Amino acid sequence: MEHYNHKHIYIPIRYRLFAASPKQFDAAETACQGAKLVDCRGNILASGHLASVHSQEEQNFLLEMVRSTLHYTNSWDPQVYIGMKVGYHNNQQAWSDGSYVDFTSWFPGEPNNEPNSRGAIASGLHSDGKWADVYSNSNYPYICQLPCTDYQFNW
Ligand SMILES: [Ca+2]
Repeated sequence: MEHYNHKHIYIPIRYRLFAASPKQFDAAETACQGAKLVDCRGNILASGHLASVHSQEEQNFLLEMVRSTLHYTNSWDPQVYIGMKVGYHNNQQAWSDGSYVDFTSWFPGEPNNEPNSRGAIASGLHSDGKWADVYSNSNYPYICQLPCTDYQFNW
């Protein structure tokens, strides 16, 4: 289980790579949201999203997960969606889970596909595992961050 603290909000995260059926960005985000954390009455406490990345350690972890699972090339592929949404201009960047953009790992010259491109970990050797933006209707594997929970008892 991966943890990090962000803006004083404790956010537990775990990741899963989905590679069997590559999807367009929006469909991938919807699929990730299908993972729900519910309480014992069925109330939804949190849902999954495409992964947001907030540190070099998380970036390293995700890249290793991709490279240990998928064949990677000498160029850019495989490119794997994370939750990075580029707006009308390349410098307008947001995460699909609504968290702050406090870390990026773009390959030099990226993003360059405005407007409304989407970020992917370009896991090949040429791009060194850094991020490239791609057109959102491209079908790629994707990484979800799934809601998880942890009971901490003090009795
Ligand atoms: Ca690009």
